[in-house]
Amino acid sequence: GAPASLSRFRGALVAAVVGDCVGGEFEGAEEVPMESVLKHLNSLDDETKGDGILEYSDDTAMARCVVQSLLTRGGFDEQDMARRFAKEYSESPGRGYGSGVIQVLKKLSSPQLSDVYQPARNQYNGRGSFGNGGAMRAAPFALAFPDQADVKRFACSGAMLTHSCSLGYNGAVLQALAVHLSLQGALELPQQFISKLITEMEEVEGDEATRNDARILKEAEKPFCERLHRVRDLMDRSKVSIEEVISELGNGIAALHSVPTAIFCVLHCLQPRECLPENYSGLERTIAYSLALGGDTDTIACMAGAIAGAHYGITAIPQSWIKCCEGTEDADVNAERLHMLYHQS
Ligand code: 8NA
Ligand code: MG
Ligand code: MG
Repeated sequence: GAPASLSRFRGALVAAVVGDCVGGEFEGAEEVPMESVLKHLNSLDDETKGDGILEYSDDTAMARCVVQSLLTRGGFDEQDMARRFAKEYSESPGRGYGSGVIQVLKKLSSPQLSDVYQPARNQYNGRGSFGNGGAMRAAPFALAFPDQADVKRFACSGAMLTHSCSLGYNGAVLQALAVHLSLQGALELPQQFISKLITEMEEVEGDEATRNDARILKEAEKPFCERLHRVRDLMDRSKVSIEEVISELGNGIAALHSVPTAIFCVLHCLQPRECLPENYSGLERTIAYSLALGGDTDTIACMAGAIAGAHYGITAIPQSWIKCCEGTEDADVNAERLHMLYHQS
């Protein structure tokens, strides 16, 4: 499709929900044989399965808040977004939130709170969370703002409402940038796509906060840049095992161990792969491959789904998958609204 077409918006938002819902089956599993992944995905074709049988988790619950806030306010409003996160959590606390972020969400519901960024700053003795909870809900920022500087700025601020460690919010910036570029058709040239991400993250990670956090956590000086270089190295290899991907990039709940991984899943699955069915679309390959990595499967599949969906568009997602997942209809409607907001600004 054309750059920033409606199909790409729908693909991004719907595939993110699908990734979250189908990924829930394997969340936290250490080893996931591809056979089990394909069995799970094949079972979604069963007509007797109920609509929306696979429930979404925290990833989609929070992304829905981001979308509603951006649409209602016509842009980024931190007070409104924080209120929506708190309300969503209080109404449905059982969506599988990270154990730390729950404290932030409880504090955000206090009417006395004046600085909505304060609860996140208090996490982990003032160091803030480096979890992937900011990144898992970052895609909508790329669908609301056409300007790349806005995407970076607001994805960062939106993540900081719960994740004040640079290794948390910079993961959200990277995820939003990947969706932004994919929406423009940048995945047509995978080498340039990864180079652009590295160039952008060089700037994003060039500040004092990143340097400090990286030193304290004993990571490379620019942690996401270093991981993106590993993604590029893995891309250039003709054969890569699942074990190597996990050991080089990770599959965990830290943004650093999951956002570059999600990006790799998309890049690796641009071509047909031996371990995946021949009749699969690139988007189906991306989701299946993400699940086979194990670990934080719902979040990695959700993030990879958003990037891949923005590339392939809505038609690459099987109807049976869409039907089985809770929240896909809302995502489709909201994608159209975001498409309008994006093109009016
Ligand atoms: P979070 O902010 O609570 O962070 C997630 C976890 O990361 C925390 O519980 C800590 O263990 C750890 N962590 C983060 N920052 C620090 C730090 N500075 N020092 C020490 N430990 C730290 O939650 P989130 O919103 O980032 O959520 C991340 C993931 O957890 C999501 O994938 C979400 O789905 C959830 N989750 C994951 C699993 C799983 O098995 N993979 C299970 C349930 C929930
Ligand atoms: Mg989740
Ligand atoms: Mg998760």
